[in-house]
Amino acid sequence: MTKHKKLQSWIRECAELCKPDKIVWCDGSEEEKARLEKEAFKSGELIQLNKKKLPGCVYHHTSVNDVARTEHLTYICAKNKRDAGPTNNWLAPHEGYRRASEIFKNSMRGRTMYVIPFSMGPVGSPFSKIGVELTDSIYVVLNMRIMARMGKVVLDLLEKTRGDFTKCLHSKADLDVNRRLILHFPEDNAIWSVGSGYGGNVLLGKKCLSLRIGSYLGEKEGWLAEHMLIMGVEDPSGRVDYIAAAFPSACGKTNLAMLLPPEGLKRKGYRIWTVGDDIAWMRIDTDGKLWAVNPEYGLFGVAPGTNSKTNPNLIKAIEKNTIYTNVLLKKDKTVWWEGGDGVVPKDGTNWQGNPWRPGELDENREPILGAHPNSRFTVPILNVPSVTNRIDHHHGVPIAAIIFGGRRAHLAPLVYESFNWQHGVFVGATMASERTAAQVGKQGEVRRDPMAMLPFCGYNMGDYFKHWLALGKKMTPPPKIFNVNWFRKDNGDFLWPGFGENLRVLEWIISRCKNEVEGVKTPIGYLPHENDIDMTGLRSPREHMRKLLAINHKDWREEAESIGEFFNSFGKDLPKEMKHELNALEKRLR
Ligand code: GTP
Ligand code: SPV
Ligand code: MN
Repeated sequence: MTKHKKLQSWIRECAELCKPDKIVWCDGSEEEKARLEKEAFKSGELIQLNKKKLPGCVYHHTSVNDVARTEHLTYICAKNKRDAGPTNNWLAPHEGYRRASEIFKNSMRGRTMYVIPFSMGPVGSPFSKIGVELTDSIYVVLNMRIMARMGKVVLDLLEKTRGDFTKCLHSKADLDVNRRLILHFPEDNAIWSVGSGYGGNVLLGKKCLSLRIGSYLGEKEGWLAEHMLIMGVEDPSGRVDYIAAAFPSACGKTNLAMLLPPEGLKRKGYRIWTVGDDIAWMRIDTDGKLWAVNPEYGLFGVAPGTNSKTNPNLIKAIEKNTIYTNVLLKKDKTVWWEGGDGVVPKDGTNWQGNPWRPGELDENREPILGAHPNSRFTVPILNVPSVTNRIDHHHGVPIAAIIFGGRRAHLAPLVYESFNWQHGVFVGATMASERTAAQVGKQGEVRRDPMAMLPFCGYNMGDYFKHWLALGKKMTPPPKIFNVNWFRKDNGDFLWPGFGENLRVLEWIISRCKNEVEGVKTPIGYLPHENDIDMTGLRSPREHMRKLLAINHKDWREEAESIGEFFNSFGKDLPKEMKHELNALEKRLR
């Protein structure tokens, strides 16, 4: 057990509710990993992959009804409904506890309750947060080992400092969607997740703590918890500019964070350093600048579309010590997914656990997929060849530019720069993107997703915008804010090649930060001159760039109208600056 009284009594309470057969404390050792894997191989929870081709790798299927985050079952349980805001589902705390308790009750009978002490951020850093997750899933323990610093070192620290921690309770229960709840109690520093075994719902350090609880704490303590990648762009002189970028789920964060400079730009000698691929914690340091750390220690990345052309660094990273979830399992115990490397396998076991052959159709005459569109791999960030050597440094990296971006077939140009911080906050607050497979719901539908935080902001989003505005006033100067769209289409095809080629756009962004290049002033912000994006080596028709940078005033006026409707949902909680920016945009478009 533990000397930490609060931890001790909380675990006792949870055990009384869930009634596990036994309680096991996770120390994070290799011996422990081997023991848990062995047990999971025996029960079938995990399958060991080909030891020669994929050393240290394992395979897991989640339930067929449990393959993405369930936003409609995710709640912020603040005392006042107003504090959850118009974009979150809300339950009163007592009602949340009551409903979830019914499902948690006796849910661990016949199972083991694992205790996982973990640290989001380097262990012992003043900017890190400690959590303890209780779970009845070995899959969760093995994932948390990769995604966060965990085990004995964290428990020792917690006992020594007698510090506070986020109470994270998870049980698979019966994996029934009708008995699934993902609840956050910001005022109690607690998370209760029940009835799911899928990543974002159950790896509680990730979206639940680092973003929903994190954003709530950030507002109280004066910092930002954001759904952002962090990357460094090093030029041949050795200067590294760091960028933080917020794109909604499955819109390209992991890929951008570890891009390989494309052939045509190689002569310029850039190197990319990966700091984080999903979450950034940012605060103002004594120099008045914004500094960011990645609180995670691993990646939980999207498999489909990942191949040696689109993302060679990631392909290298996932060759070893990786957990594969819901991809196609091949006969030779290797894996495959749509848009992956190599020829399409002749057969295998698909994400649903069924025998699979390419070309088979379902009852709607749609092709049956080998891998689920939201199939993923969990991999240590230290496996990524481009990982920064600042990963364990608690100060993190100074941010020169913030980028927002979404998946929009129309409207949004390849890149534009906001006029100033306040306008940049408006650009982030009014982001929209097509829904992807990372969340349950209608795919492709365009929805507003402010700062890519719609599903992750743990408090009233009106207050969140105010917090962004207030922090901007404290920085000297604040980073410049940009918007990008890699996904603009013409006749159904992407106009922009994306992936490594995105460096061409980052190059323009960095030049703007250094005041090295002029922008073209438009009603929505500064755009590049057509020739200011280096297209060397890219055989893309000139008219594509024109289409990528086109601003259709009529469409933008409609966009402004739709932004107005979105803003109305905030009522008096919307900061007046946002309304002011909308009016100014409308005026510029007239
Ligand atoms: P989460 O982990 O859900 O937060 O996603 P993410 O934002 O990290 O997205 P990720 O980089 O995993 O990319 C998601 C999907 O978009 C993958 O199928 C990628 O292949 C694809 N993708 C990424 N970058 C680009 C790009 O620049 N252009 C195009 N066309 N597709 C891209
Ligand atoms: C996302 O959906 O934004 C992810 C995957 O990064 S999950 O951890 O499931 O949230
Ligand atoms: Mn994400």
